[in-house]
Amino acid sequence: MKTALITGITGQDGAYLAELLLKKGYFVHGIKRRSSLFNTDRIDNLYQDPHDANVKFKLHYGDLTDSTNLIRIIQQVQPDEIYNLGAMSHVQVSFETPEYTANADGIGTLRILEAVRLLGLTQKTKIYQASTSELYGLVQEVPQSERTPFYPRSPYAVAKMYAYWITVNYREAYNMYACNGILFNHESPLRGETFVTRKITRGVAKIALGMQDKLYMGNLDAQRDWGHAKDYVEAMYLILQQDQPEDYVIATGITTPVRDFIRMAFAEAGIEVEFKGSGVNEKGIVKSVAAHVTALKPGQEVVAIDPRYFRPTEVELLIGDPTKAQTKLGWKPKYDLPALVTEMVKADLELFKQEKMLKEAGYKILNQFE
Ligand code: NDP
Ligand code: GDR
Repeated sequence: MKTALITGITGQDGAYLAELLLKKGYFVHGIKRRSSLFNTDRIDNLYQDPHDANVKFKLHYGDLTDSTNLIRIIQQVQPDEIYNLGAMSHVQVSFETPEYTANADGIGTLRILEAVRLLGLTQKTKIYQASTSELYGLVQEVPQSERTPFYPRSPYAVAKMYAYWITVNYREAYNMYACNGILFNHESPLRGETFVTRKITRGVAKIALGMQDKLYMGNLDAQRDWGHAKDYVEAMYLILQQDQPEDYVIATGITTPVRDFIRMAFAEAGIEVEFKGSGVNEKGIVKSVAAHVTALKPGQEVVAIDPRYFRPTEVELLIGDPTKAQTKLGWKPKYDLPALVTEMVKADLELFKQEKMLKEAGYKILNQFE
């Protein structure tokens, strides 16, 4: 039985990857942070009673900013594969917490690599590093491939650039099986609530149910190559199953403006929206509604711009070239963007229908800041 260790197991990708590896017969260990509230919602379905003799899923408390803790866990677990998914992953928040982001996302990767080296596991343990299309930043060329130069545009991307190169360096210096997956944006119903797709699908669901009036957004012109997280964790697994350790771009090859994602998400809920104005004055107005949407009327403004969501430096256009992954890994996504939008909007409509029922029955729902 193979053993995997996943950092960031409580995140979107960690949850899908853990499920995938358990299905493949792995023993899965995960590192979770101590938190004052439960933070295992996304993996509660995978929980196994530690008293069970056949347990194959185990969580360890830890943090990427704590070397001794990482060394101890890796020594205990002796993993065949480490998937380093843990990170402060929000680009805009990285402008507020740049030093912490560098520590967790940049030096955290070094800590993992160095722990494997110190423990004499360089020939046993394969390492996957969660690199990102944010490395491309300011557009140099499109589509972006493994050969496109980097120009990071946020503290997050700069930290991830260090992580990218230290992974390459340990591979070359110590002959380790360490690889970067340069993943373009990938989403799902498990996506964090403040990333743009999930913010939109949650907002659309609440607006359609009459629980919220409007969605306040930032830069609607940004274009992203969006895929489904389920497809992307398959690629992570494949990257560690090759004869040679290499870096791969994982993307769909199709890019879409944020504005169009908003239109698609509203349409999924039966609401046709058109955009008027430009820049900070741009608004999304309801053009028509399907018969089942009782909460809205044509002419109603459902999208407005709030400049606080603009970033000091923006990544305007991402479009990936997944040719290498297709040819060498045989990787092909199963989801396209319409299927992703449908799944996300349906899931959020369901979630907020339940929340609405609870509210109407007199239960208190906690506020959520976005
Ligand atoms: P999430 O934000 O959903 O999950 C991040 C995970 O990292 C969470 O489990 C979080 O724990 C954990 N974490 C945060 N800080 C630390 C720390 N200091 N020590 C240990 N764990 C920590 O991200 P995703 O699942 O979307 O992304 C997974 C990885 O892939 C990240 O590294 C991200 O930067 C990268 N990436 C993501 C892409 C995407 O589109 N989703 C694209 C390209 C790269 P907690 O739950 O306690 O907060
Ligand atoms: P990104 O994802 O920065 O690409 O990083 P995010 O969904 O946050 O933003 C995508 C684009 O949408 C624009 N935008 C808004 N973004 C947010 N969050 N909220 C808004 O209100 C809003 N309005 C417009 C942004 O300006 C941006 O251009 C994600 C993360 O998962 C990273 O960890 C990962 O490395 C990259 O994807 C690939």
